[in-house]
Amino acid sequence: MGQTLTEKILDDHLVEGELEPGEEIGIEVDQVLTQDTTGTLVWLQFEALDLDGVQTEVAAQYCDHQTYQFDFKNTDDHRFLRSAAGTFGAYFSRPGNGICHNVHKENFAAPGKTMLGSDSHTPTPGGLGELAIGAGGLDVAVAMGGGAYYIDMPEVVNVRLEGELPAWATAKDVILELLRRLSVKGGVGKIFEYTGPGVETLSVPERTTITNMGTELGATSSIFPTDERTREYLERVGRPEDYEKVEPDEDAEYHDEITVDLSEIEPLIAEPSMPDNVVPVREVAGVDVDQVIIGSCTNGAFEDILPAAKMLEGREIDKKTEMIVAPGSKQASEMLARQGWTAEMMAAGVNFSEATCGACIGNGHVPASDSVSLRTFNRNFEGRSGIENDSVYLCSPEVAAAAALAGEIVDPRDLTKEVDGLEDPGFELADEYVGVSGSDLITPDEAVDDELIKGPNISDVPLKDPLPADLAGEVLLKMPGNITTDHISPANADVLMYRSNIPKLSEFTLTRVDKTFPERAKESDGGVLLAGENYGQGSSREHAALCPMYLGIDAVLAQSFARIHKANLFNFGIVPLTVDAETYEQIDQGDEVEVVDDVAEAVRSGKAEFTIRVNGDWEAPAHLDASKREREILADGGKLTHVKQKHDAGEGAAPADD
Ligand code: MIC
Ligand code: SF4
Repeated sequence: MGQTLTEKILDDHLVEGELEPGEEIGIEVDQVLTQDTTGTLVWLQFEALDLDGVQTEVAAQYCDHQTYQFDFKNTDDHRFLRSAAGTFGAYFSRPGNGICHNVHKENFAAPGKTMLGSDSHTPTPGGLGELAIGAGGLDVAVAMGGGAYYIDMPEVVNVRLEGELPAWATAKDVILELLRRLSVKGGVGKIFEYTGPGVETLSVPERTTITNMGTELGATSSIFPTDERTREYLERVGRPEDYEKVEPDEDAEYHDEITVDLSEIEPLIAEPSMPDNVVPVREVAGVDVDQVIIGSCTNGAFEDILPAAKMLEGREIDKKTEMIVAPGSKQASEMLARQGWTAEMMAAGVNFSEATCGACIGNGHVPASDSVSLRTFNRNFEGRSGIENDSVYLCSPEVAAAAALAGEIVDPRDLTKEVDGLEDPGFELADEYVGVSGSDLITPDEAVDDELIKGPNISDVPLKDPLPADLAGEVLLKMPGNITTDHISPANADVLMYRSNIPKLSEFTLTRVDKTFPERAKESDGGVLLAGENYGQGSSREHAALCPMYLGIDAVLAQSFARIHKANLFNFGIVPLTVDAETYEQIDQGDEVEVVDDVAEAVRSGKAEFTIRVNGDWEAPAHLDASKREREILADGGKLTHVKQKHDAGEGAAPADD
């Protein structure tokens, strides 16, 4: 039987296990990416683990999420990150140089490689045939130190692309269509592999828009084969030597197949406040738009902004609409400026932001009260923009530019009837990718620091005690399905500055769901959380496990968990138990839940079926789905303690033995 592209790359990197869906496998990691708001913990844990230095082919530390440095604490974080990159041997991308996924794509993404990143949109280079996976910071630290990355072998789904996109339909609409069909839970435990004749009709930046936003499906990763379009892109970004042909075998067998006829795709839009809330743009046409933003790791590339620039050339945006362009990288900014597009867009009424994540997580350009914001981003979770009850729509740059011109949501195909000479701008690569994003990237050889510089806000990573025999506590919070990590540990400006200070950051834990939670959690002696399906979807931030741990949460009962968050719960010693819908319904906030079994013993011995007793009154089943390795980590009180204990016991000095 032939292999899928995913299986081929995994096979090449396999250090443990078999490529059977659901089986735990360990893989060697070639490249590592971290960013400023998850990176501080990555390096603090790297230091705590006593690791000598970077062992992967490439490790890159980007500063992209909070580049406005509203507070000295942000700037201290950036200085610490530069010192860590220098001390341990990673590339350092300076604040303002661009969003990690964009800068990585331009400088390092390479076919056939594996990559781990402490950001959920790490799969972006899948558009160039790289198998890239998002993970919690501790897993990234271990991989960077030379350890294997462990994951349950995902199912590989064949997304067969046929036909060609018609005028005004874009790669963004392709991924929105998949979200419409499959929902934000549809990709959990899966890797989406794109095949079929439609692939060659898409250029690399279009492919990376799709692989980037595959994360919103809950997918482990997304990947395209490589071809002449990949070669062409790598040549233009000045790295022709990185080209390698990677593709599935002709007789590869997939677990499932989805067909997308590109010729049937039309402009789509995700309504507030979930990325899968997708409808044709025409269905919501006429809604007044107050703010339009083009940018982010999904649609912030030079090639994404160019079509919008062409649409705005010689025109003016509507007087009641504000428009912001935040290029994904400094290289994109520079190229737009050198080619005159920045001036064209400014003349049309656009404001420019530096190359940053910024508005995507509510750092700047927060929408006004009761206003509508149209963004080319990938997430519109409620409140993420920086204001509760926001109304954020997600769409392509073309739909965004059309809305800015019209002052309301409009299908660009309809706008052509009203605006003279407005034509589909198409999608083109630049002849040559020139720019400074390389010079703002400090190589390990050029490092300016050789020791860690920690500001007063950077504190140690807290540790947890080993799992006890008895686990009991109050249900401190009952939550619905699809709770995001933005609910658990928000990323807005007033919170982000505490990403390196867990005691302080924990004061914001779950306040988006219930303001009294942190206080109640601190007062109670331990406790548990109860949630519906897909608990912890969204970001990779391990703070969403670490802060609840710090507040004394011992277990989360949920109908199901998002992949990265579940791994983070293990890493920080919180027991993730699955309960059925009936049990979820019957338990109320304030109930006392007790695990009937000797938890430590049961976890270590491999027991999967647990019994929980509620209010000392009735019992229900709960399930622990964990590998042997995850069980040991959990029982030891988390991965940091687990790996340290192994080192102290002399069981392997390398994290590979974790
Ligand atoms: C996000 O898009 O939610 C973030 C902010 O990039 C996060 C990382 C973080 O919380 O720092 C992610 O996607 O993992
Ligand atoms: Fe940055 Fe937004 Fe992309 Fe996350 S999704 S990496 S915050 S641009």
